[in-house]
Amino acid sequence: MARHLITSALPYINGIKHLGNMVGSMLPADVYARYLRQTGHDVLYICATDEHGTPAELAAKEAGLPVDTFCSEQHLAQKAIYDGFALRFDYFGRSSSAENRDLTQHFARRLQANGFIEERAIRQVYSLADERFLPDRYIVGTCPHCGYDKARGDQCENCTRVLDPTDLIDPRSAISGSSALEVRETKHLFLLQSKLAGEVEAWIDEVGGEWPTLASSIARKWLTEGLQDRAITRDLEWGVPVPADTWPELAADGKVFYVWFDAPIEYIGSTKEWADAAPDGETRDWKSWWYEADDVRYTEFMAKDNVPFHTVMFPATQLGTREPWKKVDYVKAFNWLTYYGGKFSTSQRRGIFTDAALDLLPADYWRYFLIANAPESDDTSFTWEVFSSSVNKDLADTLGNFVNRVLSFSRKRFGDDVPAGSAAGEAEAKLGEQIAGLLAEYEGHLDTLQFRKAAAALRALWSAGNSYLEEKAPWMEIKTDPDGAALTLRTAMNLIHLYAVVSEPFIPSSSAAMRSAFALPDDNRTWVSQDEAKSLSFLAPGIPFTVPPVLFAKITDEDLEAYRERFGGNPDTAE
Ligand code: B3M
Ligand code: ZN
Repeated sequence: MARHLITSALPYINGIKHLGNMVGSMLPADVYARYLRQTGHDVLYICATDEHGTPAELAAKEAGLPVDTFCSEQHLAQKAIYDGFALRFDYFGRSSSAENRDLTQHFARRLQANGFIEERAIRQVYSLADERFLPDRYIVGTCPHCGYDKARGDQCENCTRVLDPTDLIDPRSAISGSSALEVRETKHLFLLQSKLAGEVEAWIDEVGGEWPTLASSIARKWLTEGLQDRAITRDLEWGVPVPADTWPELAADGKVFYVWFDAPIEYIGSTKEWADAAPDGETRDWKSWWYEADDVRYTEFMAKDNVPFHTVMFPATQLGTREPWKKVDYVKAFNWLTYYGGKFSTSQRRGIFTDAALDLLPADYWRYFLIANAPESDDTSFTWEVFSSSVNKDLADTLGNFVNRVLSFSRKRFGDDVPAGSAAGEAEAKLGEQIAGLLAEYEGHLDTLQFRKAAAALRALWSAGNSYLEEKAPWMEIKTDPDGAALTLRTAMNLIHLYAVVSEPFIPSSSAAMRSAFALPDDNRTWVSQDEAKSLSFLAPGIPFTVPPVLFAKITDEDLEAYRERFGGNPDTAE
């Protein structure tokens, strides 16, 4: 059986992320990783903070901190939030690690040895006011392709095209706003992507057919437009230094690698950090996941603007080493989550940030809602109205209420143990068939990484329990056929246990609460087989249970009003 390597795009260190970042990378990756672990696969889920480059330097400057201090603090702050969202990384590293530095320098040396790096004198924008070169995000201006007026020097957020600072129209410094700029000559390393284009294309022909259209179309578009050679070094203080053994002059000049050169390498770097952090007595083999790793299936998660780097630039880097590095097998790309149709924005603090979200409501509410509404085939708009109705309907009414109703009623009438009652009859057989079918559907969607559809199947599983309960109506049944009512409740309790197990990838802490309602001595079931789903008899009569506190509180109209107020989400006033 294949081992599964999973990575999600590395969140930039420059500030707390918003819900849009999370739904397009870490959250679905976590759901998928949890599902695979639960179904018995060997999984390694790796992420890290992306700490280099102009965003980090600019944010540190704004915070008035040395950039390394800023990064250490922000790494911990982001990590704490991801823990709060129950993201279970196998390792959450830092691209500023020694491991990544060594690997990045290794990659560069190999590329050089194979003739894929060239030193070129280039013309770079220099700011007279700031007395420095202005790479990437240090410069803003109008995109020459789409006319967006806040395009950054490295990429236009609006049309996702990759840019060079000198492409911008009406450029100005992002530090001082000054447009007193001049172009000066300086030496940089270039990755000769044009030489690797054919190989990258052949590789995409081989593996890209299986990718979602969003990912493959962006990759193809890049290739048809022609792969340009790209500068992979920068004049910055903070970054992986160019190694002096290979480029003494550039090293002496203080050049560092471009953040998009070292960031994807950090997927490997973070795996090495994971290995280096192994507790005594445990060995972790980072290399077997990445080098000659033919038995590994590698899945990447990211938002659409990151696709070109992952499907073209990083594979080109890997191919150019002429070493057998593991390349991505499946690219799961996402569109944008918008806030009332507008862009979530870190810089403008528009929308809901992950720290504020956790302050407001437990992680499971967000996890469920975000995955159920993941922007898979299109951009999706977050509104408080849709959010609260989905929480109230799906989580509180359909799932939470079912659990509470069944357990409270059974305790009242039959005491603290799972009741016995009659043997399963026709209704139970029909229910079992239905549950098994829905479970298969759910698994199918998770296997193919279709998160919205998976959420719909999960919801259907929850609803099936409600329909069964309505149909059997044990609160009536008990008057004429107490054994029948006991059977109904025992069957419903089996559903609760099944829900606990299979809902775990979406709502891990509520699942744990459901599961711990039953005092099963060694409940080590990790998933539910088709046969178990059909027979719904996992919980034997006599097992003690407790009634957990209400699983999901409803969002009231007053709450809704308060959220709109606080986050500015009133559709009438939203721009
Ligand atoms: N940090 C961009 C982003 O957060 C970047 C991803 C790096 S993945 C190697 O959108
Ligand atoms: Zn543009």
